[in-house]
Amino acid sequence: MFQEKEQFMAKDEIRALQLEKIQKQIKHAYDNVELYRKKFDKIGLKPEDIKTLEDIAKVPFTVKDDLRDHYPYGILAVPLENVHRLHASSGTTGIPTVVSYTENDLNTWSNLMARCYSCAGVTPEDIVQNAYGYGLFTGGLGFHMGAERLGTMVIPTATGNTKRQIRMMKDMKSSVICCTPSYALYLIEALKEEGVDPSELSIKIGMFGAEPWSDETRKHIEKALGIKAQDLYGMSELYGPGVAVECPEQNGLHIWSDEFYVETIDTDTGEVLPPGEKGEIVFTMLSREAMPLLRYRTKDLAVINWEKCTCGRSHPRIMRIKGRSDDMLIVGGVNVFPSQIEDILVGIEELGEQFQIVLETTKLDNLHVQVEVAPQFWGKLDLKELAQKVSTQLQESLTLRARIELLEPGTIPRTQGKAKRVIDNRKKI
Ligand code: DLL
Repeated sequence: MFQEKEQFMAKDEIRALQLEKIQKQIKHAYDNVELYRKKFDKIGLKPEDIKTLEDIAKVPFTVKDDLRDHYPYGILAVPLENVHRLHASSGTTGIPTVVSYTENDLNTWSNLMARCYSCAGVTPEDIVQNAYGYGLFTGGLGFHMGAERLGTMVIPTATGNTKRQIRMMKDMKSSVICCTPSYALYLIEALKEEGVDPSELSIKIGMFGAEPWSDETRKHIEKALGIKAQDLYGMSELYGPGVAVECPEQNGLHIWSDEFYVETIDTDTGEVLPPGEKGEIVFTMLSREAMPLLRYRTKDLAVINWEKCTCGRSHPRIMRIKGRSDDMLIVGGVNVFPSQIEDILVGIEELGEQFQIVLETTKLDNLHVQVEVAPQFWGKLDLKELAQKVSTQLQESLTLRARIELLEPGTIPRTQGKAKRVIDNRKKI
């Protein structure tokens, strides 16, 4: 098993290592990045003041705007000639968030990704087909380097050309597929269209991430493809994919806490929450050279479970990300994430997997949900009755009033990357 020792470190061992690494990182950040020095000096904090892990709560948060404000080269802590790679994510504001890596950073990232594969059950004998986007997005190269580090053959199909994707899966006998869960749903449809029975394929594990997806969607993908669908979490600022992954128990994603110190905070007050409470996840990277990140606010909301997993790993677990604080919709006073709506819709047999939430006015009291009917039911049932059934279920489970529009299968645009579930047509003020 790749990095077996690191995967199965005991809790005490992790905590001792965390303190040692965090003290070093804080000094590195303070000495080399003006942004951190200014933030520390403003409150009279010195790196030497961090004597215990609890002291980390004294360190000011870092937010995405801190990175954007330092565009283009971000918050570099090393000379530019030591930077070996850049990635970037496009933001809604138009200014990309640029992330940089030294050779050691790329090495650490590769190890983390290889560890993720290994934890999810992938071995060097597997054949990995990587359908994440290659380029500025971290998904493609992250999964690629991890597979190579594990010693697994990797086929860099990248996104797009679904027919070729299917051909490769079939002919090369790929045993692992890496892509977003929405693309996995599309692949299932495309296989049907191509007349390929999933039992003809050799795929046994899917490594799905980069967007929220529900347990119901997992069940659907696992059943349709006859595979184990593993969830994997990451974000560009934290190297990319590889921060946390599910083990075969599928009961939370193990955060590699020898490389990431995790906290959950109250989004409004910034206060650190006790274990088990849902809040915004905050990460401190423990050995990033090029771009140290201290107490980085992810905006992702989840519960962290600190109990040892039945798989024997002590690394804490993220109990499935429900969504981001900035994705939350407030509909008639009810707080709801698109993933909760997805959960309900996927559970209704007559519906397909594709849906969109359309926001029409600034008043969200009436939510408009467009959802496709499952192909085998299209034209065979009373749409009015079905719409009523969907609306009642949303009302009963989420106390949500919604206008349901049922669409013909294939109407909603398919995606190769992250799905766009919310269409915001409200006039920007
Ligand atoms: O999505 C990195 C990645 C690539 C992760 C491939 C997994 C697989 P960003 O584009 O910066 O990076 O987006 C990061 O995506 O803050 C979450 O909101 C969301 N996200 C990522 N993985 C998951 C997941 C990549 N497994 C943002 N479940 C994060 C839910 C996820 N949300």
